[in-house]
Parts: sequence; C-alpha cells; structure tokens
Amino acid sequence: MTITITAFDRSPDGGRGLSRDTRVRWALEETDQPYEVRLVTFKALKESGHLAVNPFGQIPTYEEGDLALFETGAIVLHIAQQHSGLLPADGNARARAIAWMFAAVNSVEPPILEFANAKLLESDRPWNDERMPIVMERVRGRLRQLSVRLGVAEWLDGAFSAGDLMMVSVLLRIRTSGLLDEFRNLADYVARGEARPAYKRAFAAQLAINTRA
Ligand code: GTB
Repeated sequence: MTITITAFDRSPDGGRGLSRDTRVRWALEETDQPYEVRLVTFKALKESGHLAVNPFGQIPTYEEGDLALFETGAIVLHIAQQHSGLLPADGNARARAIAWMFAAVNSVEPPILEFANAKLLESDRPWNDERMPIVMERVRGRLRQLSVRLGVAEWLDGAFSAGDLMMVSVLLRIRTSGLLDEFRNLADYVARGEARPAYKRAFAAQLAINTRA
C-alpha cells in the first residue's frame, strides 16, 4: 500500500528541515519505506478535506490504505512499530525508546516552542526584552538535564532509535540560536543525527520541494 504524507506546499523556513514533515520523512527513510507527498497550501490546511485527516488543520499527516493519522509522534511511532530499524527488539529497551520519544515532545519541545514563539511572534511586544531571558533559561534548564543524561554516549539509550530521531529533530529548532552550542555533547549529538544518510535524504527531499521554481 502506498504511504502518502502531507507537507507544506511552501514551508516558511524555505525547506531547512524545521517543519515537522521532516521527522516523518526521516522515519520513513530510516526504515526504507517509499512514500509520496501531497503538498498542501496554508489555505487548504483549513479546508474540510484536510481537516477530515487532521482536525487541527496542520501538517504532517500520514495515509496508508484505510489508516489516516495525524500528530508527528504518533506517525513516527506507527512507522517504527511497523518496520524494523527504529525500535529495539527487547521489550524493555523498546519501552525506553518510546519514553524518549515522549520526552522529546512533552518535556524538551515545550520550552523550545515557547522560545521560538517569543522570538518569532512576540519580539515587538513591550515585555519581550524582560521575558526573553526567562524563556531562554527554561530551555537551558532542560538542555542541561538532557546533556547530563547523554554524557559521552552516542545516542540516548543504546543504538539509534525513534527516541533519538524525535529528540534530534526537536533540538534542531534551536541550532541557530546559540543555545545548543552551550552544551557541546548535545551539539555533537544533533550533528550525528544530521549526518545519518536517512536524515540527509529526508532533508534533501524537503529542500527540493521548497526550492523548486
Ligand atoms: N503537534 C503537532 C505534530 O507534532 O504533528 C504539531 C504540528 C504542527 O505544528 N504543524 C505545523 C503546521 O501545520 C507545521 S510544523 N502549521 C500550520 C498551521 O498551524 O496553520 C511547525 C513549524 C512550521 C514552520 C517552521 N519553520 O518554518 O521554521 C517550523 C516549525
């Protein structure tokens, strides 16, 4: 059955890998699954056809036969459960890898999103100068904890897993901010993720769409 995902017709980042379809593409590439992409405009996101698949009118979505999914984490977990390469065979190790997926979106991504919103959407507000250091300190707090846990390991828990895929993707959001570079092992961890051939293929595919004429 053909896998079809959705992505922005034109991503606001120009295809630098920051929109969440990159995470799904990466998972599909890691597991060697061919897929098609349906490009969606911002207008079409809020129309009934797309809302039937994602009630929040967002990308990415995943369709395969009778199955229609939304939420990046759920999509990546589904891919990881269906195909080998992203979750360990051992039951406990598998559960821990899934815990890292949740940690990425539930514990690490929220302060990063708060920071991104403060920077992109609220920089003209009178209180922004005062608030920004607080928001940045919240990000640092989480990075510090993650950095301690990662230590000198290559990946979060043994071999590369869907947990690393999600965590690296989340951390990529702050790569240009300088915050990540305050934690050398995290910056190296993200670089290792980006160096994976599957990530490179996912990134290139998204960039190609966003740089087309
Ligand atoms: N929780 C959902 C999930 O994980 O799937 C969140 C999905 C989501 O935020 N989708 C965004 C979207 O569709 C795109 S990824 N937004 C359109 C809308 O809400 O109307 C977020 C994103 C977009 C662009 C950049 N960028 O250009 O840097 C970065 C991240």
